[in-house]
Amino acid sequence: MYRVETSGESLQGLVRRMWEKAPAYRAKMEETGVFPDDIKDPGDLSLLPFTTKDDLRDGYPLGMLACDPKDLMRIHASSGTTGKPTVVAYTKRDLILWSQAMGDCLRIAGVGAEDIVQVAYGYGLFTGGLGLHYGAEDLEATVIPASGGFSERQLMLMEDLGSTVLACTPSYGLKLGEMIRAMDDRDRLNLRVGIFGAEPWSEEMRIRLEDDLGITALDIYGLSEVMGPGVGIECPAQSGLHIDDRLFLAEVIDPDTGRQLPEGEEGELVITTLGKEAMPVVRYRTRDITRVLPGTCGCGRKGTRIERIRGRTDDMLIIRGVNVFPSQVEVALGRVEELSMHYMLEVSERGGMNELTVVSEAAEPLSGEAMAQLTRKTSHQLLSLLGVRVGCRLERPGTLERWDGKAKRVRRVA
Ligand code: DLL
Repeated sequence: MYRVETSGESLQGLVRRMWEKAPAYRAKMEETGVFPDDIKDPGDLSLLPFTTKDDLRDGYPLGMLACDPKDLMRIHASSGTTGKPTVVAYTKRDLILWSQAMGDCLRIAGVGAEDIVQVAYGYGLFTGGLGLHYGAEDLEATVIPASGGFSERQLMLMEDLGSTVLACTPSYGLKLGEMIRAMDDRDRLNLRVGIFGAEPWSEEMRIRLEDDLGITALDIYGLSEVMGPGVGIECPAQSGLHIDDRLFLAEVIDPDTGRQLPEGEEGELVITTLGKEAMPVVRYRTRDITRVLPGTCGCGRKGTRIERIRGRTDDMLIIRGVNVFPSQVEVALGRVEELSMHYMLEVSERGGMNELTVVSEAAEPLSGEAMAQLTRKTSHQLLSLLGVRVGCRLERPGTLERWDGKAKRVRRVA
């Protein structure tokens, strides 16, 4: 297979290229009073202005290009909830680089040429399906491009074709896992690894997915603006996500002040891409909350490792002065065995303050009294984990919405 040199691009090289070829970023540099000659080594990264999602939106569709539009080979877009999506573009070299990076991620996850990879991320403008697809092809594994949804068919393919790796969102993994748990003979399946990402998930969800699917569940991270899936992945040691330092410079900053934070401190992840042609990004503010982990992973790899993403700065709820991430709710619910781990967060506003009601579901049918008892137990668990009292409502098994892609867990109610 045709391969490209993985980066080799230095920060100075990137900045010079942005200056010459990306007018939108050059304007930002000029505004900040930073010039290419000011950037002498990676330590000067913090002198450079950030790139934000708004910059990409303002330049819609392709205002942030650093190449001739004739050289583009593919366009993807990130799932904007409102208005226009954020469009991202790739040259031929970018597509190869991405496939290699994704292939390397899968190698780190212990996936190899002998594996049969069922890709149940959506194919289309979303980067999940095609990203995992070409990564698995880079490994020369066998790929089943199932895309998301059609769950009965997913299970049939899994069984008949002997899929060993399932790649999908953790929410969809939970739905498939539920169906698998209900099968009389789970041994007919050959699954051994799950590659779950595109949304935050918790250790508690990992335990559920591993039990239901009979696999090792690994976390994969990425975002369209930076490349797609393949920015970071867990190895089987399951202690943080490895980032390829040849391709991505990762920083963690204080989201309020923009100041770089030291290793170990939690803040917003900021990424600079090395070697990307069409849409390189310098100091892209991901809005994702994590920290750089100190020390070396059990697998021996020495590069940058980040903790699983706790959530997005814009998903954080403030409930009576206390910060609450949906992923913390998931942790609390995961500690109550009698729940299914499907959940919704209903947020209402009263007197200028947010009120939160957590809606979850019993795993098995229960009597009225048992439901009331389980609600009390769940409320207690939520209070002790969130540090603030929130409403709690439990539904009967199978009532809450299941997701084939990214879950939308927060609902504003009147
Ligand atoms: O979600 C790319 C992807 C596809 C990653 C498949 C992993 C697997 P976007 O649609 O642009 O791209 O959404 C990016 O999703 O900024 C995070 O907020 C969130 N996200 C992605 N991976 C994880 C993860 C894809 N492992 C946004 N944990 C990011 C938590 C994640 N959040």
